[in-house]
Amino acid sequence: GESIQHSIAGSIFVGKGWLVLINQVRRKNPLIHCITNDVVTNFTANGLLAVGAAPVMTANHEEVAEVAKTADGLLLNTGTLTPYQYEGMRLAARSANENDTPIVLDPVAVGATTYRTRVVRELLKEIKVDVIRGNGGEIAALIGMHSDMHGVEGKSDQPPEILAEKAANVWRTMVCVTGEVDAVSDGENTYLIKNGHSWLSRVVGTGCLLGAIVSAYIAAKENNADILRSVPEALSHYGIAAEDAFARAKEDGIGTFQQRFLDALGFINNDHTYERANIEQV
Ligand code: ATP
Ligand code: TZP
Ligand code: MG
Ligand code: MG
Repeated sequence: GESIQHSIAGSIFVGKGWLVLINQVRRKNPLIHCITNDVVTNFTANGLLAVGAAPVMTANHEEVAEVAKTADGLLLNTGTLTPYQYEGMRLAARSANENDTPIVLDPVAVGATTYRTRVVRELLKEIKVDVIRGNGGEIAALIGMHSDMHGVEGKSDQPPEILAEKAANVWRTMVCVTGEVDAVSDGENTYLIKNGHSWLSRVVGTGCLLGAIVSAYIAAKENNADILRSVPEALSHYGIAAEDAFARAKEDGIGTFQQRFLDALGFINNDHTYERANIEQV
């Protein structure tokens, strides 16, 4: 588009007109229905509040369809998946699909157990998800490639942009692979995001919260064409918040980092991130 500048290397970097979605998130205060794991619920709810979204957590079969219908986004996270919760996800997702509520799926620990790998594939066949967000191991496992899972942590020997593009084509949805470098692809357009800090992987739930925040950014977009930009913008902002948090917490440690990170998510705005966003089209 007209807002994109070309670099000498041939890659395309973001230009003016990007990184404004945080303002829309704060203006819209999108309601994000999260069916997520027991480890990260509180952190996820606080992180959503920090960026200006509104969290609601429930997997209750009696009410999930109603909540997913009125929500602006639905997050499905399989971190501590039970058969009851899985059924709740199906009911919520069906309602979300019927009511045009966008869905983000975080397939936590897919590839680590047979049950999770099976049910997540079943879910993806039954419902339409807008974005899948996972680490390299999880996304590799989702497309039947070799993955190296260590509980909920996962690696792949493939670069993230290859995994994201392949998975986007296999599952016909946007895919976001995170790690030291993040990649986002819709199968045709692929972006690399190089913001963030390694301490993010030393605090539990930072992947899970990212999925929720991606959902908030998608919900804040003004039209469908923006969705391909919403995800790199969310990732870049998230990474810049981590860089800020590290600068303030490095003398103290990861407990302080976790708090500073929540603080930084609340402070980010498009003015101070514009110069530092490292998003590149490949
Ligand atoms: P895992 O359980 O394997 O740690 P995850 O689901 O927690 O995976 P991550 O891949 O850790 O998800 O991604 C969470 C956030 O941390 C993303 O914003 C990602 O960019 C960032 N991140 C992870 N590792 C690094 C790193 N080494 N350097 C910079 N940012 C990182
Ligand atoms: N066990 C089940 S879910 C979970 C753990 C440790 C949290 C995973 O969080 P993240 O964001 O993938 O690091
Ligand atoms: Mg992690
Ligand atoms: Mg994870």
